Amino acid sequence: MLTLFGNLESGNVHKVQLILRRIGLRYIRVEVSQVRGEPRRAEFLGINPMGKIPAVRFDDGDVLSESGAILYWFGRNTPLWPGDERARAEVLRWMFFEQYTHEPALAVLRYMRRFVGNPEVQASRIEELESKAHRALEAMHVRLERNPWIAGTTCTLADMALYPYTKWANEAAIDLDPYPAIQRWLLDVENEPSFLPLRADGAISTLSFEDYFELSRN
Ligand SMILES: N[C@@H](CCC(=O)N[C@@H](CS)C(=O)NCC(=O)O)C(=O)O
Repeated sequence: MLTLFGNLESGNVHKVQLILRRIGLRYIRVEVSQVRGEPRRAEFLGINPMGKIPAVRFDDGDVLSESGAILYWFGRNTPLWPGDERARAEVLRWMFFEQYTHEPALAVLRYMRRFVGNPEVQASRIEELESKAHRALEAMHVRLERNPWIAGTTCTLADMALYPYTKWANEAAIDLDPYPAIQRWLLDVENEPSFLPLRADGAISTLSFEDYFELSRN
């Protein structure tokens, strides 16, 4: 059975859960916690030498990481990956935007605010991230004022890529009130078939890091 490595506090992991749920593929999940430093532990580096979650392991031992690549792999035969080449380029455009512009601002800001003790000592870094987050949200807002979905007329993999850390803007202390088009779009994504809310576990069973890697708890 397919194995997903990652934890429920990760938006990147949530993207994978969204697509697996959408296509109805059953999987087990291994808890790999960023806060506990588990993505960098030797046992996990044996699975994904990049030291990042999410990663998925197929029955034959093949491993795929990077949320965008995983979205593509499982979504490529669905309407979430359009047939037209220009439409595909548009999906990729917003997926690259998510990885290079959106996630590095919103996800990092959320991580600092939620998981790093006394983040105010990094006030200048926080200010810079806030400004970048608002610029990314403004670009999405303008786009979504004119289009129902981020890549155009239909829901695509790009919407799944952008959903988690946009929805978690509140946990980054970013107010979405100035972006009504984004709020409308969040509801539209939530109304898609087989939608899975943030922090829900879509796996049929979940193993701890220790149990999966058969480590002693002592
Ligand atoms: N580009 C990667 C980013 C993955 C990523 O940054 N994952 C974080 C958790 S959300 C992680 O594993 N961090 C571990 C670390 O940096 O030590 C993707 O989209 O999958």
